[in-house]
Amino acid sequence: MFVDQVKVDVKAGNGGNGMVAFRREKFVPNGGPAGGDGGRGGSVIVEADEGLRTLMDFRYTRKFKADNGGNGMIKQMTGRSASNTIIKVPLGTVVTDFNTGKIIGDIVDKDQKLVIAKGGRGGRGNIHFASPKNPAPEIAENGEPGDELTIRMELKVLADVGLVGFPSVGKSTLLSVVTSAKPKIAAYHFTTLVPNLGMVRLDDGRDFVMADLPGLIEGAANGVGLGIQFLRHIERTRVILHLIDMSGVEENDPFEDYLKINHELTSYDPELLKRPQIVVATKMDMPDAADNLAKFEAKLKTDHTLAEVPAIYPISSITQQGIKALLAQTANLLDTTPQFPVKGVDDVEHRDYNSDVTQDFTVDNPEPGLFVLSGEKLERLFKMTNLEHEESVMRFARQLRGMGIDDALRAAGAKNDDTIQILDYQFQFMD
Ligand SMILES: Nc1nc2c(ncn2[C@@H]2O[C@H](COP(=O)(O)OP(=O)(O)OP(=O)(O)O)[C@@H](O)[C@H]2O)c(=O)[nH]1
Ligand SMILES: [Mg+2]
Repeated sequence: MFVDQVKVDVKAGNGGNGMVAFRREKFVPNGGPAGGDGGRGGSVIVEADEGLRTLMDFRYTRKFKADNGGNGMIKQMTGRSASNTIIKVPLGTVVTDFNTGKIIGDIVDKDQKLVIAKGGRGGRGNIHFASPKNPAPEIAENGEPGDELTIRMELKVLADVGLVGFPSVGKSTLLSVVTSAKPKIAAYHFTTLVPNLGMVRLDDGRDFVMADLPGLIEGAANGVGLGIQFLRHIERTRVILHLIDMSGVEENDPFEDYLKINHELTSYDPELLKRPQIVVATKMDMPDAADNLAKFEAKLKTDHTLAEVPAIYPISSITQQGIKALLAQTANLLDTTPQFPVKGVDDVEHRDYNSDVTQDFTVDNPEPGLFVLSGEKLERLFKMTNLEHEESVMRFARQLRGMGIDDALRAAGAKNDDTIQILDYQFQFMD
């Protein structure tokens, strides 16, 4: 099975907790604060790996987690930072946030790295909270939670040229004679199940990447045969070589075949037909090929649905007839055709998920005397609060007041001693 689309859960490490501790030295009865900071949590990073061709490795591994940072320690010692978790993917992988559908990034360069989930920063130890008014604070932060999200990864082969056509028209054979790639070739349909890439080098120094794609059939755009999953790869190619079998062995009308394939391309994405396309007549070494080609050409000329009659390049991969001319014309077209960018990518290589955190919070009043607070920023602050120390809890209360939550609670009808709940934690409202 060829896996080119996967859904994966990622969780970055939480920052380590800051510590509340005090110096214990001889002759210093109540030493100053000495609780160290927590270490940073590991991030989850997607990285290009030129050796990979598919997303097959993700068939079984669907969860990637980075470690949490170490907790702060006594004597001002900082907790250890966790290492990042690296997810290796093939070039051409597009990473999307599964829930929002927003594209996080597109892996197109061989050294590219993409931070998918950022590790939380370490919480500060009590050494940071000392002040003249409070020289021995029992305040420390817990580590910041690491980002957690579900991503969709989709492989869109990066090739300059895509070979398109019905099964068995000779796509893999052509790739095998013009590049050093060794795709499987056989007389039955759907021999090719995974796109194969090869590098074509011309004598004049020009080169380009050619992709041999699995055969298309009628209805492919709606999922018939190997279906839509392969049309997706054509999206990135700049020039399409449309191969048509002229041998007559399959007993299809080459002209009908030609129209059917173009129909599948437009049904998938009308943009695809705007791509320069070269019509390649294959297997010209076969006895009936010349006749079939003549008939094909005649029909092509009288078809008025075509904006312009495309040029036809007859070839035989076996005798090498016409191959040189085809490759030269392909290179010429590439020279004048721009890259097609992936739709909808905004530049998010170093996306800061924290900046997406909304300031908003909501107050619910599910039953008399109970008020439930929710909201991303609020919950983050809560998770970073060390509940074991009264002073830390008081600091959290001040932060809530700063966000306007006290006023909002009052407005919602909260009175002294009512219960306030954040996540699974409850406390009394003190007005
Ligand atoms: N006579 C002749 N046979 C060819 C030529 N090119 C390919 N063939 C034969 O056609 C058959 C199919 O070739 P493939 O290259 O596997 O076809 P494909 O288009 O990649 O097929 P799928 O992967 O199934 O879509 C094989 O038996 C090849 O040997 C050619 O130029 N001349
Ligand atoms: Mg093939």
